[in-house]
Amino acid sequence: MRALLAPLLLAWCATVCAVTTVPVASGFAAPTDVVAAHDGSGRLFVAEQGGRIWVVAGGVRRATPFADLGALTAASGERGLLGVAFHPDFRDNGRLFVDYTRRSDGATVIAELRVGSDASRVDVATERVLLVVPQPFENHNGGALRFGPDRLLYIGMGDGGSGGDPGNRAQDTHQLLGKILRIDVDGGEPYGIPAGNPFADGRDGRAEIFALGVRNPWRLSFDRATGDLYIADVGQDAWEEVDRLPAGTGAGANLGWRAMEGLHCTGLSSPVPCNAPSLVMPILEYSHAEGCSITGGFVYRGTAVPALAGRYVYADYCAGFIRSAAVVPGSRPSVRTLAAAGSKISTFGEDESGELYVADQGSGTLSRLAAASDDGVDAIEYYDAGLDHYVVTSLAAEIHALDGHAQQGWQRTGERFGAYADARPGFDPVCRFYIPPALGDSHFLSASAAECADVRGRFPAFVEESPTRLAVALPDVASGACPTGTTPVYRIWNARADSNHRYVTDPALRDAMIARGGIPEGYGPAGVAFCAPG
Ligand SMILES: [Ca+2]
Repeated sequence: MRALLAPLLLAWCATVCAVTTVPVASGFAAPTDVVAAHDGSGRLFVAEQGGRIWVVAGGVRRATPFADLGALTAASGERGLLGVAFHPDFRDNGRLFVDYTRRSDGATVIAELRVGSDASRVDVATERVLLVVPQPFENHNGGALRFGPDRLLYIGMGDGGSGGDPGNRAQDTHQLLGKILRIDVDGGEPYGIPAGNPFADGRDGRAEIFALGVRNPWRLSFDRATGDLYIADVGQDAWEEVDRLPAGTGAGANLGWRAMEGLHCTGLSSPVPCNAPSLVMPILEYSHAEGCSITGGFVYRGTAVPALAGRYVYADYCAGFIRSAAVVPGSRPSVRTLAAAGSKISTFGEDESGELYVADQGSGTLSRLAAASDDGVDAIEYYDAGLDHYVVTSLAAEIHALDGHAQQGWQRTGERFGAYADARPGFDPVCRFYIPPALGDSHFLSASAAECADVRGRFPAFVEESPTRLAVALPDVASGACPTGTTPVYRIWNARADSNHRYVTDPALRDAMIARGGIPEGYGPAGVAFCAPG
């Protein structure tokens, strides 16, 4: 049976994973960062390892660089201009921040630059150095710079290099290497220490430290809907990992290196032992059988690629794959390899509207992630304990809002089913009704045109939300069987005054709900409501 199922699952992935890339601009020499200024200009800024920052506007790369730090920067191997971050109020104050390797001694410099009267370029003479971190070896310089939703600047610092963190620096709270740092660029001279930093008073560690135990965090990002911090930490010989620190948490978090690489013990000595309960474990990892160096990306919060809604997108520099992962606490992460790939993907960027870009060091190209015409989507189930209600949605904007807790306290349940984003041969469009609170405050999905017409006729108070951009297959009317390659989805009504429906693929969950008084609503002997691709 397993042998029969495998090709079907692959067939679904070939459709749901068919995200593609569209080249935007080319000719970049070793791009290291792609950032937006969030000033309403729509510009993207592409940093190069050698020290230049280019502007891409309206899909066109400007002829002259926005900034050129080449005279300041050592650029070889893992050294160079590695990170750029615009102040949250850049439009008003013209301030931006850079992370680069200093030409004179290889130290990491965090510096501020300012745009003058000419908004199209930055004079490097405006440089104000905030922080200098000496580097004992040339590799593992980290380099990610991002402002959090708390308007504080987060800095990814590598462990200082060599191999195996010979100085045990990542676990040494009195060193800045092997840490995620957090400073307040508006609160002091040259910067302030946020009161919430774990060693803010400097007694038990350096005040700039936010989290510790990282090896070479190559890109960190904040989920713009939830505020969660994602850190991709490049592994040594065996495991690449992604860590997540939920919004408002993470101060003092110990991410484990060098006691651990991913979920595995390194055998190296450490003040904190492997698998200590105090360590924060990665949310996902992959082995060097699959790649060799993770390039961290973003949780996708755009609308152009519905198949990626709410999924963390990342890549491997060596293998060239681009993957996405949905991580629900208590569930195994759902990881998909996208059809889009590159040669040496060095960084991702997010524009002002949440669309994602990927920079390929092999081709020097900046590309945008885009939906392929045959993309599938996930219909994702959420539950609100306060309302005791379930809702399922495949719409990117709704997924972002529910993930961001914009309304009530919705949480993902881990239940999902596949669907197509648009009508296609062999699949039927889904109608979705919203049942007003007085009548139950629920959503009702049907792929049956006859049932949709019946609901419209009998329940004029139901609000029809369309177009849903969702298509699934109908089971055979007589047998209730689903077409080959699709998964039965059961619709269960809770049979209560506060009417609610759930759409589940797990027969055991269906049976448990029926045992609690739920009413199955479907076709044929098995009560299948519709059939999801995959
Ligand atoms: Ca770790």
